Amino acid sequence: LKRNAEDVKTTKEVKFHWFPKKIADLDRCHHLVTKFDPDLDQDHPGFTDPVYRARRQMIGSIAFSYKHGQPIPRVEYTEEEIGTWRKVFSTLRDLYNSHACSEHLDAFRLLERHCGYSPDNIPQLEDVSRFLKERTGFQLRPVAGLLSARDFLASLAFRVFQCTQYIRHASSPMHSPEPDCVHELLGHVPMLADRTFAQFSQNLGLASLGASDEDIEKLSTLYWFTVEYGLCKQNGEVKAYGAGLLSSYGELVHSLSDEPETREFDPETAALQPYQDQNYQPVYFVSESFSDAKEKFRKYVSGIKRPFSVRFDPFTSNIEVLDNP
Ligand code: HBI
Ligand code: FE
Repeated sequence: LKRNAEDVKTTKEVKFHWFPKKIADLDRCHHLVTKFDPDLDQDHPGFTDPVYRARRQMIGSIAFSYKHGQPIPRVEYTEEEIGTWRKVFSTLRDLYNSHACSEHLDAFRLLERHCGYSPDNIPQLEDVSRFLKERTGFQLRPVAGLLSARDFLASLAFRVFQCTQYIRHASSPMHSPEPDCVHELLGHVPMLADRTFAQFSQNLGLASLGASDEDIEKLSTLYWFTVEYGLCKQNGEVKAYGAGLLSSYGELVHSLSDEPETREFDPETAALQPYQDQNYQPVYFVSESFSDAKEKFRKYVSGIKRPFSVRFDPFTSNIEVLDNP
């Protein structure tokens, strides 16, 4: 509450939330949500494991002291952690051929060749960040857990993806209540290597800057039904592109089965659709293509009211703020 009072700026008598204007301002966008934190969530598989919680704290401390521009410190993962990674990696890798969209499959092959993606190695964020930067200009920065939607979306405006570095608890290799490096590296990273998807993600971020709490909620929901749980058409078939699907064996199979309802992607509808963060989604949205999703989103955003407009300057990575006439 204190932060809001300080950060709300006034232009022409209109108040809006503080937001980052240059990429180093992301050092201030680190507000965590404790909903699924193993120290506080009794249902977290690591809640009763003090060794796990200490390890997660230690890896989280890298993120807390990280500043923009620094190389991301490497983590030497334990045999147990690599064992967890191996189980998920091997299971999902086989399923991707039939269930993942072509953009994900193409990038995954490159990541295997260039970034140490293999059953026996948890890729290092620094290596993955360099790879993405060459492909689409996206880069990673470490984050200690589930970030507030506002801070998370704001970083996307700068083509920065805030990425957890710890891994889920060994007792539950196929599921994690919170984002972990399995989810980020297998689900999000391959998609961020695609140009059109990267632009779509940045556009979601740009739309969020200085937005009202209500609009942040809608953009988060849109993010949920696209970036996390989106399906798309490819050569007459439906495939998965959402990171929540591509990092969860059970839900990936479920999403392409006859069970759930599927609807054509429409931002107006998706932004208001209630979602599930404890169970499989009852409904998924199917995009024609990423270009089509991007175009529909562009039209949707033009209907969001803000007292200013923003433009990303790719030369400086600064946000230019233009007062609307
Ligand atoms: N935080 N670390 C992290 N990773 C995510 O994928 C993430 C997040 N915070 C919010 C979020 N995703 C979304 O569900 C939207 O609310 C933006
Ligand atoms: Fe995610």
